[in-house]
Amino acid sequence: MGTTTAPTRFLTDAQVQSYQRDGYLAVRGVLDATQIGTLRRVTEALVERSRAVTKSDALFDLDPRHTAAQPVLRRIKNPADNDPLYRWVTFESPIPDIVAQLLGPAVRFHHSKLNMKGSLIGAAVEFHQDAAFYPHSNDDVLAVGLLLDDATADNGAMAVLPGSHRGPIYTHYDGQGRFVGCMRPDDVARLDTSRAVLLELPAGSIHIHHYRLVHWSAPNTSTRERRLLINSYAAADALSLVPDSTRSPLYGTLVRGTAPGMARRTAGDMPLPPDFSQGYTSIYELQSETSR
Ligand SMILES: O=C(O)CCC(=O)C(=O)O
Repeated sequence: MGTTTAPTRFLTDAQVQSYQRDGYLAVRGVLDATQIGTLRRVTEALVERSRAVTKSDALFDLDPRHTAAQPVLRRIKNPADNDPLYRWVTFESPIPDIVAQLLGPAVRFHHSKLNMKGSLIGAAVEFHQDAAFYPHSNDDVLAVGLLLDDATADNGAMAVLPGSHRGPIYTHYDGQGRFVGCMRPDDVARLDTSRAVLLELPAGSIHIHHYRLVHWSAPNTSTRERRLLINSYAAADALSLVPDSTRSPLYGTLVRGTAPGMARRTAGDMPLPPDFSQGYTSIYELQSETSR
């Protein structure tokens, strides 16, 4: 780690331009069936471990319906901290080279998470922008979702609004000043969601989204899992405007390139989230505040 090897070029110029224009990109076949099979087994072993857990902790974000007999996880937190295979995905797989083509040459790891979205139980993720959670000094920040299962409309594939990364960062606070981790219904109602793209993709594919892009996903109403391993990265000269909330020793690791001597700034104001440095729960917990 902290490597300075020259990145391999996985993306065509057209794919890079498409990401810049639309704020998202889907790439199929980034990992093969054997690699995905091994990742699923590692994930299933962690789910087994969660049977002994009764409340959310540093590793598991439990659904309120979780029991020892029937484990229901919303999220595995910081998976790269917890297994060498997840760490390989973050630092050594083709993913960091793909990211370096979009943000590079110098890239830092921000955080990883594995959204479980279990069959018939996995909750919706409301409309939001990642920039509202972890603003940086410039906009070269993105998240890569690796599908451990085929993603379809009925199991809650992620949806994106192309071009919205060039628009405003909407407030993620409710009318009472509480940070609720999602946009307000009246802001959502003003979006042209007829232009939305549903990222229905086979397992082993990745989708990449710019951290200002508006995105969301529906509940899983199918009998199939929809596990999505997300890794977020920033250009090395994009400085976080908020303290680390991940509590991961890997936070800020240089993934590609060398540490820059300058911070780069994008003009304009950035809304700030609350200080999550003493403990961030999860987007599910925050968004459930709105439904309450
Ligand atoms: O799991 C999903 O469908 C969306 C995930 C997401 O946007 C997030 O966790 O920030």
